[in-house]
Amino acid sequence: MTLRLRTLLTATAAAATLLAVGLPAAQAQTAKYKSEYRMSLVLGTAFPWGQGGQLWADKVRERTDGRINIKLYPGTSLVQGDQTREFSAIRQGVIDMAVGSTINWSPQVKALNLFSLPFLFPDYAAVDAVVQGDTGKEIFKALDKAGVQPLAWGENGYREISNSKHAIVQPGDLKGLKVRVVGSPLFLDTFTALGANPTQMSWADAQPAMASKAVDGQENPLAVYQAAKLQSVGQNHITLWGYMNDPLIFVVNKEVWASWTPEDREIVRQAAIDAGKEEIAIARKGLVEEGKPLVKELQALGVTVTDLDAAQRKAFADATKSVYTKWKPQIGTNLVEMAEKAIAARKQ
Ligand code: X2X
Repeated sequence: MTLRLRTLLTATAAAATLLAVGLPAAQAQTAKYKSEYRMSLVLGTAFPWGQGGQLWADKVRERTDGRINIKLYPGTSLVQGDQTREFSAIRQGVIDMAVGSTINWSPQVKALNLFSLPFLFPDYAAVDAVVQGDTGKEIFKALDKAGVQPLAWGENGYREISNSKHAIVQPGDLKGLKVRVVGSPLFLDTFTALGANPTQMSWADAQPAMASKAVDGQENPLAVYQAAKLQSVGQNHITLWGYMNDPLIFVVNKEVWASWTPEDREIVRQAAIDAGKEEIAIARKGLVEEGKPLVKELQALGVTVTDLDAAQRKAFADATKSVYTKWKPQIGTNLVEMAEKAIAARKQ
């Protein structure tokens, strides 16, 4: 190689280096960014859940000046509505990000069954003490280990039972009722312990099953009942038993997460935290105000709402104690005790 050529090559390489260094980091990285990221959700924007996803997507788009564009895929459509397969699809990259329920992911992440332990959470302060405290951090570690990047908490809500037959006041009232539950083994145990006849099916299949009376009942938060208009499929009796609270978790696929600049990761994380806070307020609307206005709205539709007192609620807790005891070691005795302690120490 002639000296001239070598000098020229060196100069060219130096110029190229300069160019790369001189480029704003974000611009240099966007080459690796996808034009669109796919967010999976079970429930769409008619529900608090979907609104939480929309809030997250909007904040990310604004705060990254459009570098990260997210499209919502409600109805778990990226896994053909099979919500218990959602977690594996996020891990594998079929789904880029999600706002998902602990119930749907509990078959893959044992720790998430914590929230399905019957009658663990006496009130919202108990939920907050667990998810926003050290227990929540432990659960995020479990999610990280299971292969996704967890970012923030949201809430589907306290799951209340409804049915088309009669008011449920005591455990015996559930006897023989065919109740649709999500595909999680703990739910089968709980409803079997109560003498009901639980049937697993996806949310997509649940609504036609209620309409055709293939099932008698279901359990979901009142905000879901209202937005899905379950009174119109014959679910005329609701019992407020607050047997479990179903948090939502904002997560991102790990490869996608690693492909973003540290600045953009921080933006996405903060946007998830902000959206999660707003979503939790939306999910609790009408239930935390004096007189529970949402309950009044449902009653005005002709729905019977039975609000259990402490003694009546205890009868259901007693009837499902064996499920709690059986699942505690499966979930992890340490984790469950951490949650129990946080609940006992909560500020009310
Ligand atoms: O399927 C349900 O009941 C729902 C919508 O609440 C969940 O995805 C857990």
